[in-house]
Amino acid sequence: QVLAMLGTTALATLAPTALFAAASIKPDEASALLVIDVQNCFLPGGSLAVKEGEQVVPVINKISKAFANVVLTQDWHTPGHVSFASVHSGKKPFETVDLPYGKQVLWPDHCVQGTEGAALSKDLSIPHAELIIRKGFHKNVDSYSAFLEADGKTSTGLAGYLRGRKIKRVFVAGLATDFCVAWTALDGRKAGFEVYVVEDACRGIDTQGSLAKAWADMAKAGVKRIQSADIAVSA
Ligand code: VGL
Ligand code: ZN
Repeated sequence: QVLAMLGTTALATLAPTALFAAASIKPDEASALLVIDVQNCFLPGGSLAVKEGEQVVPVINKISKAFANVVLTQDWHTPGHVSFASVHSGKKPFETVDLPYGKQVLWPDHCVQGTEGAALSKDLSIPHAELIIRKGFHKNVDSYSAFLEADGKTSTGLAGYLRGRKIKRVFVAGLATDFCVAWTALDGRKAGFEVYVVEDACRGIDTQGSLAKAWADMAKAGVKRIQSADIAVSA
């Protein structure tokens, strides 16, 4: 309470290193960075462009150097995928529809398998990335999460891969904070991993309160919200 009464300047003068400890997290061999959906469709000019989406790229490139293990994901839909508004007559993007597995937000056509829109950003520079997980490739089921499809039971195999590599901690970055990043983080917790979301290495879509809800859900699930500056990257 005493500290809260002091201004930021006073705090900085008092104990800069203790109170504003930057770069305090050192990813180890049991840590993996999950880079979610940094694909052309979600970047400027893309069919489902996320506001400021391009700004995550340099941040992700930088923090990736701190990780021995990096996994990339690609949203990888069939043509005419069930998550596309264009296949539901009378429906527009960002409206919802009830599917057998629950409520589905409908999107503009995006990330169709093999298209330029589905390609990873050419500005992403992580040559040591060891695995690319593709998801959402079943025509009638969406998959925001890199772990589990939206039916809540079909595995992508990622948890098994990570366990097989003895990884205990995952750091999540990419697009979009409130959909694929959040669902991945939540399922990562359910699968028993320690989960960090690197906030400034993500950007959100924010439709119908989705961004605030995602952060609330993640906090409740024990996901740790950190900034890229918290991660120690040696020069
Ligand atoms: C995503 C909406 C639809 C995402 C993917 O990557 O967050 N969002 N498909
Ligand atoms: Zn999608």
